[in-house]
Amino acid sequence: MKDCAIRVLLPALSLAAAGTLCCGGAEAAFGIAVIPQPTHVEMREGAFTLQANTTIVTDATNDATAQLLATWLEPATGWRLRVVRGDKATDNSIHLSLDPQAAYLDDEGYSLEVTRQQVTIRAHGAAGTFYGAQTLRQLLPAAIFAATRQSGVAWEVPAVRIEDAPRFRWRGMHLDVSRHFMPKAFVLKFIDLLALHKLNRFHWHLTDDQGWRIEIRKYPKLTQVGAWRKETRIGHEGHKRGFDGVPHGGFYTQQEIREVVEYARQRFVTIVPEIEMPGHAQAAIAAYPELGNTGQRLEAWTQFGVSRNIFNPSERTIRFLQDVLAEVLELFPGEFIHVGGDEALKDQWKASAAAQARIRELNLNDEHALQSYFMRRMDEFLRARGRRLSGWDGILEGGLPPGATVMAWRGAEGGIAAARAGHDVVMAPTSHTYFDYYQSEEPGEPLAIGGFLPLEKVYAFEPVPAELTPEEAKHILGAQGQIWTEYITGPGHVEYMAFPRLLALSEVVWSANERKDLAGFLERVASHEPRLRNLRVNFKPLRRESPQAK
Ligand code: TNX
Repeated sequence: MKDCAIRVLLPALSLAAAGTLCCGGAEAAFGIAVIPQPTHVEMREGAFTLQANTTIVTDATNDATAQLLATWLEPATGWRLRVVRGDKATDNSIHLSLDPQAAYLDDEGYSLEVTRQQVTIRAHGAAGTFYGAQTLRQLLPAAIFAATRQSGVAWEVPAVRIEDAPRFRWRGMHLDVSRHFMPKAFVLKFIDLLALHKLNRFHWHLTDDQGWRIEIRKYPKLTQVGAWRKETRIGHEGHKRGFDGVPHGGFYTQQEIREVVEYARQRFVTIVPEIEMPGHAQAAIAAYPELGNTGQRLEAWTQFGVSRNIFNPSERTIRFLQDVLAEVLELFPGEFIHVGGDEALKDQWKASAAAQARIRELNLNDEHALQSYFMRRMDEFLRARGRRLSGWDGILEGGLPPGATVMAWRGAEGGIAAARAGHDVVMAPTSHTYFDYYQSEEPGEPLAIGGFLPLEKVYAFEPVPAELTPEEAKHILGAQGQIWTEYITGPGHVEYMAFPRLLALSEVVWSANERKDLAGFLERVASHEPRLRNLRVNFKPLRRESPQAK
């Protein structure tokens, strides 16, 4: 273990420049293992002990976080701590407050000071206080994460001073609920887990060839028909066992979606809903055949891969999709709306007289330009309503709509091209962020789509491509992990693919680059495992004795 002297806290303004002040090993020695790793940690003598009569003192802005903190601490301690309004830290209290002087912490940073007498969390914005409270949970014994009362635990928090702020403002996780539907209760748990690790975007992949998962009032067949498929493929294409013969499906009502959005909002997670177009559209075309190119009756797809059935580019289809987006906008207040744009095979547009006529009528060069036109129409629609279009890097082909933010999944190139063209970018490359890939080469891993992405590789990810100038690099908003669920059949399996890789991602997007230290990270993960176990998360342990994929 590395030795690390305790240093004097630098003046606040130099926080960003301060970089690494204490090493992971020394913190672990003091019993501190916070993930993601805070920017600055200074250990002190002694500890604060949480008791039944500890109060949470808060101002009005942080009241919701104070209540959440009380809710988090209750099951394991058996104490419902009293939340009181006030602007002074008293003895035996946890004090949450906004500090107008703390602009250097940005909107999401915080300072956390633990003494024998009290815990003080200060931030410039409400998100910061929330993250301070999340850190506080991780400073308590791991038993705090248990769902039932734990007796005989001393609820001690080591005395410490932490100053912390995120590296990136887009810290995301994506989840595909189309290939396999995930129940609302799990989506809420997933959001809790994102927030615990200071991730702030949940990219909810709601539609694809295999199922449409969001109720749209104007077009009820999207879920009546499009949410269900009669069976699904077992194993990879060509697998001898063929299909399972079991119906699959499910969807979220608008009421359920509102609940999820509100739940996420309280945890400072913004949901980015995705409605795929013009490709990955077979389930929608199954519901409304007039949206397709061939007139053929389709069913929600029972296979995986890239379906040839894409939306036709007619005015009617564009209006249909704008109607869908109008309802999406009512449900999701976040700025970014994702419209897919990946893997839109153009065979059907090439073969369709109507699509070809449309290309001529619009005076376009080819099918790529037609897709670009299609996306431009969505971009205009969203911008007129104060939102921003986001799409996979396929939207680069044929020209990017002016307001688009690009999710670069095929590699850094799409991100580099988009950033150079002045567009914002979220990095989501298969090479480092596809958590549907295998995480180990050990026997017994559950069937995955393919690929290999071990924990260490996620940890080594650098979201800002070296090719970019500092000016261009400002367009890299951050990064996110992807969980595509072709072969991930339910919540326990999602958790297994996400953990521990999500922990590495959280450090990539939150922690200061200078503090990167794989050995220290792995130590923290080992300390984090009991927390995950108490949270009933089905993670892959660093050492192989316990849980396996469910
Ligand atoms: C590519 S990433 C896809 C998805 C698949 C995924 C499997 C992207 C934009 N499209 O449709 O589920 O690979 O890894």
